[in-house]
Amino acid sequence: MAALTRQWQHFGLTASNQMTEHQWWQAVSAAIAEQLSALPQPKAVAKSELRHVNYLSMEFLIGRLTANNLINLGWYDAVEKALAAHDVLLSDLLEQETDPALGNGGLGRLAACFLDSMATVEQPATGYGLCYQYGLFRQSFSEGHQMEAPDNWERESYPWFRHNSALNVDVNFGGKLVKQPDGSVRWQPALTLRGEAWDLPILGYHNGVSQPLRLWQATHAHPFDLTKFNDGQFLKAESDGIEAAKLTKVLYPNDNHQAGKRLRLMQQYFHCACSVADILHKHHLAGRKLADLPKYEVIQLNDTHPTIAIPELLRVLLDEHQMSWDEAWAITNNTFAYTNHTLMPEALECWDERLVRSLLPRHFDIIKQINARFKKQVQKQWPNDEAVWAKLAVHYDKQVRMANLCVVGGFAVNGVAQLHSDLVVKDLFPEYHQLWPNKFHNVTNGITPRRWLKQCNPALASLIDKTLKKEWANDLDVLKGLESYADDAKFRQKYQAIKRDNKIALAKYVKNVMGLELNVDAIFDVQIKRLHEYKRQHLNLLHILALYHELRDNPQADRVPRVFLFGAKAAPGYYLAKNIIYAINKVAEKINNDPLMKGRLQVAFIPDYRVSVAELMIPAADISEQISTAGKEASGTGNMKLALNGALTVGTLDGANVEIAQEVGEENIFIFGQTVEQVKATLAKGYQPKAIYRKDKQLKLILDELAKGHYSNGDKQAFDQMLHSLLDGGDPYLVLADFADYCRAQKEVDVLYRDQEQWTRATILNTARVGMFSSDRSIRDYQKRIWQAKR
Ligand code: DL6
Repeated sequence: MAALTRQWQHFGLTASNQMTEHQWWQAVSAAIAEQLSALPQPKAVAKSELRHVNYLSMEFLIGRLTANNLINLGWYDAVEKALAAHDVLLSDLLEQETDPALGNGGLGRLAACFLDSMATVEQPATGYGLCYQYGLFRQSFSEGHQMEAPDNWERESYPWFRHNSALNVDVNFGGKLVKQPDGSVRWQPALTLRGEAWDLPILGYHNGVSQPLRLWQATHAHPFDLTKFNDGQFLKAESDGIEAAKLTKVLYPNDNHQAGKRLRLMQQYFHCACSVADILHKHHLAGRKLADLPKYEVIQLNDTHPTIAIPELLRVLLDEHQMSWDEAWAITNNTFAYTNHTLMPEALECWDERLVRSLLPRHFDIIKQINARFKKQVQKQWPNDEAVWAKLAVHYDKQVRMANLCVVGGFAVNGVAQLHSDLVVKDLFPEYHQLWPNKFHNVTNGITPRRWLKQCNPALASLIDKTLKKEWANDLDVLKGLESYADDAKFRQKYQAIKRDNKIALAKYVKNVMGLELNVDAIFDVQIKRLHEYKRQHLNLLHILALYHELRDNPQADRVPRVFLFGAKAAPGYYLAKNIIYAINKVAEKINNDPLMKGRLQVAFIPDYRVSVAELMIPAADISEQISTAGKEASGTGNMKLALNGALTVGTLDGANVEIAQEVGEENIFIFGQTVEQVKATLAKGYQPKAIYRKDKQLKLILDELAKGHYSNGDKQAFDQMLHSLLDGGDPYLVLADFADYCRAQKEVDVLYRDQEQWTRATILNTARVGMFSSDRSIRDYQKRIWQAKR
């Protein structure tokens, strides 16, 4: 309470009842944050024998922290009660927090789940990222088109931050290399920026552990030039500081795609230089020898975005600690591990050598040395085989290839689901696997049960508590105990009632933000993920149109009412993805306004999909759409969240869907579509989407109507990009090839849904059987296979 009093005094108020709801949220969060420093650290973490994990990621999609922290501390109920005494509702106050949207999608959210799990399983860890002033853009729709606005999440007043100026790091850019008399080179940089460390606390579940997520913010070493100011150049006096601040101004909004921009490489290096300096600083403070770095520290690279950390560590060891190449290389090679999150060629980062050389001349020099030394190794294994070298080189054809640098520069590489890890070895890195078979691993992704069940679905969490009378939130396999309740009619009824309440809550939100009244007795069919061609939201759209046709032509058709719900942002420069959003919105407009469809079919594209919206949509879903082209989705994590909350998956055998199907049983999931092998064979044969279009009358009608302006007030060009991609563009993601089987699977959904007892049984079995998708399990797999493995 004293801490809370300090907060309203800080706002210049004299009593708590003068605070606005927003100030209440800030005051409560800041008061709790203040208590954290007093928490005793458990011995297990403080004196751990485990290597410390430094998780480097350009994205941490943490979502709102206040509720999460209260739950993990076990303080939620007490704080709720204390606030009630002031007539303040904790749930209302939690709505005041703007989502810190410091990530694009799956990769950033995974990083957040992993931090939560590392604190929970007491794996000593620090998360390292950037403190963006603007997170992922805010999305709205204007006449069906996506509009983007900046996401100012007010980091300056975010109550969970702690700043420590003793951790400042200086980072150099540009300039040139100067030859020294002894033949070595010295980097003479052109620009120095300062990194400030802003820490967020990551709390373990009920174990008193708090570990930092350290986010670097750029400023200038001298943000204000007094000489210029005194000379009367008032605006120029501040210009260096303003230039520096640009660096961490905004998150690049690309998911599974590299833009190749200079500022992005600067962000990447700034992130890596600050983090590497911090890791070495802590190592030094602990009185440890540099040569022992890999004994105590691991640097886990979340995709290739932080790859430049590899030459950065080498640079520091070589230039600042005068180590020999072999010594520095051994340390570096045994410290770094790399997670691959995509096979999409457009996301595999390559940087133009001119850009790397001009921004980071010393790093470019080091990369060339790595390349030259590695070439000798490749030559031994594949003498005079230029084709192999062309694939394996780190620097080739004036490009620096970050994924290759990661594989060569680190001791471990992993994919994020079994199928994906197999493809990493088979299709992406077969020769590397031949060279170093033991480097390659699988660690299937996971999700934190604290946020993705306990926090987002409190009614289901409480039913599970009462039923199992056992802690499950840090031991998700305990949910297996629910299997026997699937046959208990009373339990099924309770489970069903919770789902219905969650649908009502989501319907209320939709009414609020979109003015649309949803039919809560319909199947809630949900597709939430970034908008990407390979994720095939347009396949979903084609099925919606097939249903619409069926119901329009035969209003008596025996179909279960459905509400199709979408949540997705498209990268602002990804015009095809934006065209798909537009098409879904225009079709939604037509269907929702068709009186014949009333109570039978609805479509809602919920704007500004983000973590807090996911927390509403996931508990309300009956169907989880996981319909990517097989081989394209590395894992997916939304599939795990939805299954845990009792949605049945309609999915392809892609990413982690394969493992979900194995866990829940084939009778409790709807699998359709071509397998990876079939996709490859179809493409190899010379795929002809137009042949399918001509043959399938229904499909032809649907596509023709879209092209004739049926859904776009006569505008025949409205969906050109989408239609071109599906027909003349060759349908690269096999939407038409999978359409018929997708419709078949959707019919099976109807059949099962009509038998409510069997349906509910299947949904309970989904909740009961997905324990292995806890991110606690993923972290233990990382420990066993990579971080703590004997080498
Ligand atoms: O591993 C997390 C997440 C996977 O679940 C998704 O399947 C995958 O698409 C995503 N990958 C990326 C890659 N972006 N880049 N670079 O976001 O990772």
